[in-house]
Amino acid sequence: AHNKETTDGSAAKVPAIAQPLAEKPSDIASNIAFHARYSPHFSPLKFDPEQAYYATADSVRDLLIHRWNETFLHFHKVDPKQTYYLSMEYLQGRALTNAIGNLGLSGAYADALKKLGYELEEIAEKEKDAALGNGGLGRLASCFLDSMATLNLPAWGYGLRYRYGLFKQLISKEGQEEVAEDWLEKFSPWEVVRHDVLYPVRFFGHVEVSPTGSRKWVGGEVIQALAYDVPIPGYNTKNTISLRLWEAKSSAKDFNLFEFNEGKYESASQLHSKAQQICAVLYPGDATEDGKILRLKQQFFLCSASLQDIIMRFKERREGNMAWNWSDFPSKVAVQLNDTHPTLAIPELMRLLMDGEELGWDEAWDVTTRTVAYTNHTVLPEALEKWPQAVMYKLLPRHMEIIEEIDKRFMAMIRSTFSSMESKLSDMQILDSSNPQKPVVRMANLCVVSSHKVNGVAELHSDILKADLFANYFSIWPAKFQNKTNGVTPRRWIKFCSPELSDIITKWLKTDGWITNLDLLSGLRQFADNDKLHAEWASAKMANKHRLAQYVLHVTGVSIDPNSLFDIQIKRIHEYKRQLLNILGTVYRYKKLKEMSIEERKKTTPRTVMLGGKAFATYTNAKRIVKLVNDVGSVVNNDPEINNYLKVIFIPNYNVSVAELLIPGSELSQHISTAGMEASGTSNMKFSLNGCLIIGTLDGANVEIRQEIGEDNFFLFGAKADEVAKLRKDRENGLFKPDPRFEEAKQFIRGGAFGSYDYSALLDSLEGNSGYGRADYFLVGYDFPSYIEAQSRVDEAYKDRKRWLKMSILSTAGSGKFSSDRTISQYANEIWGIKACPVP
Ligand code: T68
Repeated sequence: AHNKETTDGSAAKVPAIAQPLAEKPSDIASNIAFHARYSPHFSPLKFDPEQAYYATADSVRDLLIHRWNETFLHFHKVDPKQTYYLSMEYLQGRALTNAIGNLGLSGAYADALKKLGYELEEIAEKEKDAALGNGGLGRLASCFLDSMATLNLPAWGYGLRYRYGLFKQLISKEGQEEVAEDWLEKFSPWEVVRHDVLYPVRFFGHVEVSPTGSRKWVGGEVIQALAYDVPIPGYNTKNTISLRLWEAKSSAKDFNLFEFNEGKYESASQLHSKAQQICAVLYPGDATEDGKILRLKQQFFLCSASLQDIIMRFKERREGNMAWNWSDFPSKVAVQLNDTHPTLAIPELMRLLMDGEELGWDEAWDVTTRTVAYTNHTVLPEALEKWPQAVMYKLLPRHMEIIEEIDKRFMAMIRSTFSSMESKLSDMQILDSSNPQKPVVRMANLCVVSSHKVNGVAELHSDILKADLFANYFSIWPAKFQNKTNGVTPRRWIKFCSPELSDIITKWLKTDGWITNLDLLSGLRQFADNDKLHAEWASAKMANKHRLAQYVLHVTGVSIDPNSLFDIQIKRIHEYKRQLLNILGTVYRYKKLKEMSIEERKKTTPRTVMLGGKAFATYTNAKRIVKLVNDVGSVVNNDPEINNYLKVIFIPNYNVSVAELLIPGSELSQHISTAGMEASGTSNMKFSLNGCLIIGTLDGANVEIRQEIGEDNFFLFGAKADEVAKLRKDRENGLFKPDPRFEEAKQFIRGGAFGSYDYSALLDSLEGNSGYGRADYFLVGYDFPSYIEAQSRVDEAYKDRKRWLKMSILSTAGSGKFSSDRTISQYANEIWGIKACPVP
């Protein structure tokens, strides 16, 4: 049914088209060829790698849609309690390799593509990353979806279909430049538009009170939310769940044909362009009032569309059953808020129940609070969302009424039930009008008051929530607070990104059961000294390092030595994450190398220091850090005396697929935030799972990783979380004496060793005399000496190959706890109360 003209001529003959659901290589090849011809996305007669990618994706999609429909029907029939994960962000990355792997068809697809003249890896690279998220929070949501599907849980993800996701980072002489990244440029084979799933979402307008006293939100502008579904296949199961992304649309009746024909093109399609703005970009800048309104519109759009959909499904499943009651809702629906971004789900659920379904306040409140739970991801005060009340009144007048009522009732409850807490009321209140010029709504407070559970994302972080950020609430509602230490999916983060190492693990454990039961990795401990395992482990790691070195050469033009220690720090650029500590340490290393004799240099451990990450477009100091890393790299990498011992690489445009290359090739990774500031971190888990050692502070999940893999296998340094406040005070009181090595490193930069750019504004932020009002708030100076010393311990350890390999194996062996399967099971059992619902 097809012949060579569907291929570029290099492809072998492929057999006739078989049934559409192909799972054998010959059938798959035929199915891919079928799609190349009959699901064309390009002009005919070509079959280049990109077309091969789309045709392959289309063929995988057939399999997913089949499983997806079965899953949906099964859930519909069983009607289990279901979780809805509300998140403004999903960092999905690429889907093809993951989908094929989860279907258990990696070998079959690789063979099929060979028949067509292609390598699976080669065509997989044609896929664009779906980067509908900023960083850890978004990637966590994506790992959670993979685990929910794999554990057969009845769960759905809800998000927004941003036209432009996270920006693409270009690096020039000036530093970072941002450009829009068009992940939908051609089209995404992984989304299915549901033309029948459409809900109205209102903005602005006013509240109308009927003679009976009931209240209705009317007027304003109404925009349609249209569903795009992305299939999420579980690993080794039929279950395939949905990520439902909302797109904003206006309808034909909003188009003023009369005005248009009069030549008033802009006003004729006003609502159309307003709709387009809503999902135009991930995280629009919110420095201006318009920016704030847009961000709030996005948040409400997600909440309102998702809740209408959830309520519709709840009712649909009760059709014909006269006995149901709204108080059953929480036994069928769990809503999880991924940070405060979807907080408006709370007043929106209240509104839909009261104004739409005519429940009274008490009943609506009971249903809402038993349905909603909240995860906190940060304690940084500047990252806690506070919306100006004025903006909220304008955009969401009915919701503001409801929030006021929640606040009023909460305060009355405190006064009557917890009178000893009255003095704390102003901290606990949802509405903060302490600044009469700028009264705000504290979204985290609204979440804590209205949720039945509140959780942090690592033990230390959850302890800080209870002892500090939410201490007052904890004292009245101790049972509300939980910990759910983050995790990562072992499918994407080792099995598929490091197949060589995975095969070795499977061989030594004599089972691949670890892929869904990561605790089994502890079985590697007994082989930690085994020479044969060491040889295999080292060779897999070396292969990954070679692959990484090729990539670095390709994107930076710099060649790096796979025999040097690969030292990596990849994450969003932020002062609290302290990339500046890393680069100052590297500058210090460079200076010392310069001062050494050739003989001395030869005794050192050669290193390749790699940093990658994006700076928020308006975050000036973060952008200066990016530039500094690049400037240091230009000098060091071109210094013929030194570049055999040290290279400094800035990896441009860090994203999920770049991480999939970097992490398997890493040997040391840096997780060096000021203690108490990184809620958890999740890349630390990915690195240690891949046998990479960690240099880090006692912060976030580092604490638990170190516990699991053993203190001897973790390069610890720095102040502890409970010392930080006093150290800052001491600093203010002039009690801090900087280490001379710290002064030396800064001075070297100030002296122009890395070019003429004036880094004084950046370096001044580390001094006592900066005028920033918070001299070295992140304690880079305080931690510098212990950091340098920990780095020397790394250098020594690396010289002892056997010891290093043993530590590497023990890192993997101790990573079992950090599977997102474990995290999600805990959410399912301890917060959501949902059970597995496998498709038979
Ligand atoms: C991260 N938070 C935490 N926030 O920083 C990290 N924020 O420690 C943790 O491991 C991870 O969440 C998962 O729990 C974020 O990534 C954001 O990206 C973000 C986005 C918009 C507004 C505020």
